[in-house]
Amino acid sequence: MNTSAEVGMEVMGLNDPETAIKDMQPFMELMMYYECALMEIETKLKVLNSEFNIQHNRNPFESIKSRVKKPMSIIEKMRKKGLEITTDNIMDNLTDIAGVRVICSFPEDIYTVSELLTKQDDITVVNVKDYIRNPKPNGYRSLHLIVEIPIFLSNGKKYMKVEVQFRTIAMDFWASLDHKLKYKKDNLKHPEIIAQELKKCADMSVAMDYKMQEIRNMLE
Ligand code: 0O2
Repeated sequence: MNTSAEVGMEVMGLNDPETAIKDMQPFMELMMYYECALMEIETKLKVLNSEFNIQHNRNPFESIKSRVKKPMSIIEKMRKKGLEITTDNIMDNLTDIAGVRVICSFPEDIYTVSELLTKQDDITVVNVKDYIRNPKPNGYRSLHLIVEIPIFLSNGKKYMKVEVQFRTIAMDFWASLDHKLKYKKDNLKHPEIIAQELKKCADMSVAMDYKMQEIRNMLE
């Protein structure tokens, strides 16, 4: 198995271990910037959760998970795009290196939290893909935002892009099963039948999400 230093060397296209440490510095720094951007977004979300809890006596989201894309996935994606692997190219062309997934109980909360987050004046919305209002043909639903956020370093500020995915618990449950299908498809006899069954689950879970939201609203 590759050590992270070896993977980092591959990312930077380096062969010579002696110069590798020096030359890997920009890549390590870039990854650290993305980590910092994730911390900023996470803090903003946690603040909103606390405030919402005090004002409305409930949490608008259940959990958040964040990750920085693995070096090997960065390499694969850059190769797929036919781009030379440099830190500038990575920053300019990949928007999902830092990713946060926000899991809400109800669809309405997704739009409430995403709006509260994006109206903050240090956040710029770069792109929105609303797969809840426009689900993918396979049944995938989630709200995807690419936002840009400043991080404050000793020598000034840097603007970093973060992908924020909002889903309900049901959408997340469905997506994890669909993810398995994606990776096991080639070894399955009838992947299309499983895909059809999954699509049926997606339709059922939409109905359940909105029915439960309706009940929640009646209770409130
Ligand atoms: P991972 O491992 O989750 O990061 P782009 O990222 O813009 O180059 P694309 O497909 O235009 O590529 O972006 P899009 O549609 O915003 O989707 C990006 C991410 O959404 C995926 O990341 C998945 O996490 C999730 N996603 C999108 N479509 C599906 C789907 O049909 N099923 C499931 N389970 N997840 C989906 P990655 O990079 O594919 O993977």
